Amino acid sequence: MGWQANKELVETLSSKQPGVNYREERVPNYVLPDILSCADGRAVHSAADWPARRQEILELFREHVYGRSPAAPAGMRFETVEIDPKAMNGAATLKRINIHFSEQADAPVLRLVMFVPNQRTAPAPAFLLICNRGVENIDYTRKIKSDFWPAERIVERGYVAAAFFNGDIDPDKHDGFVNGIHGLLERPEARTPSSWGTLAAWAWGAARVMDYWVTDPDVDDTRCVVTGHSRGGKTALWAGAEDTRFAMAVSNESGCGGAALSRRCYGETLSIINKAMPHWFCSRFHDYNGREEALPLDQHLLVALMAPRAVYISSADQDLWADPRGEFLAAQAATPAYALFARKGLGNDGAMPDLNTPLLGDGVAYHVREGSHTYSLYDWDCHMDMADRELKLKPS
Ligand code: GTR
Repeated sequence: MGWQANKELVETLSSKQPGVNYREERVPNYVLPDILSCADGRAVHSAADWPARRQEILELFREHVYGRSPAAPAGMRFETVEIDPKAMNGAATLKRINIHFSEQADAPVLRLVMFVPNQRTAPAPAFLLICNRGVENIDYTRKIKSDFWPAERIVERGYVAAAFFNGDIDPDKHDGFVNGIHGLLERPEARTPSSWGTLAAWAWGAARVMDYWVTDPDVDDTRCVVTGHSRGGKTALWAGAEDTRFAMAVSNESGCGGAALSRRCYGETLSIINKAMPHWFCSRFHDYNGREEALPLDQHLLVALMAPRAVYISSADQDLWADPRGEFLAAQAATPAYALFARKGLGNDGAMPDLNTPLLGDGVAYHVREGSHTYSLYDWDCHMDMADRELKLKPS
């Protein structure tokens, strides 16, 4: 039968937050937009038809959800700040790279931290964390260690452990888009309902890391994973959608506006998120508050934008706010896009997997683990298991 929300937890949350739906039986009936039907009614039959449909879906997300992002600025430059070949007791080489977008003194700078495994014979595959928690979680001195970014473990498993702090690109507050990268690259008065929000700005930052990685001989740029937790997970999915150089995207408990289906209106909804975080999405997304059925898309299409590349969606059983079932259903509903490439996607029988039982499918993976809203070592290990399979580190 698979995972089901704990009844007591449903009762507790429902009484604490009476305006929020945590009951499966109150999920409205809905119909998801068809992945394989183009706007003009034509059906997508093969992998050859996919690029046009994919572009259409991408444009829908730019127009209605995350907003349109600009290209990298012409003056972008990479500065090597530090290289320490004896980091982590000799297991890794620490590289600190600053990505500059302008020569203006107060312009934002993306401070990329990388630990490259020393034990390797070829360029290494990489995991990039978009860090939405305090910078101490990505401490390059390793005096502070946190499961949110278990850099030693990532290196041990043969991956470059890389991270940047989202606030380097755009502060996580509603400032009218005058600060951060928005302030540098556009005039606030030129903004439209589809101008990029803060999540899109952070995803844009991840793409700039890819711009750097294609120049770095230590990194195998065909095997790079973008990952994030919660708001960082929403961002990682959008980064993987916008930049197909990422071979895999990971969403950890991203919930509303990430992996969870909006039409389910379970846990956090569009009205709630757009009110609390008005800067995250483009302003047109706010038009759908309480009108989810009017959206020309839903989040399964975001997962589908990864096809045929790999994607991992993970949930936590205490985190009903992020709607674990809605996240699973989006992952599963992406299957037709994978089928175009003769991939099975999640490839299950339709039921959710049991608790703590990762479903590593063909291109798409999902798990719901016990515990609360955080990025845990368990999550990281599962994500790396999938990357091992998909990025061909080990024979399957
Ligand atoms: C909450 C928000 C969620 C999630 C979370 C987080 O305030 O409602 O969508 O993103 O923050 O990032 O931890």
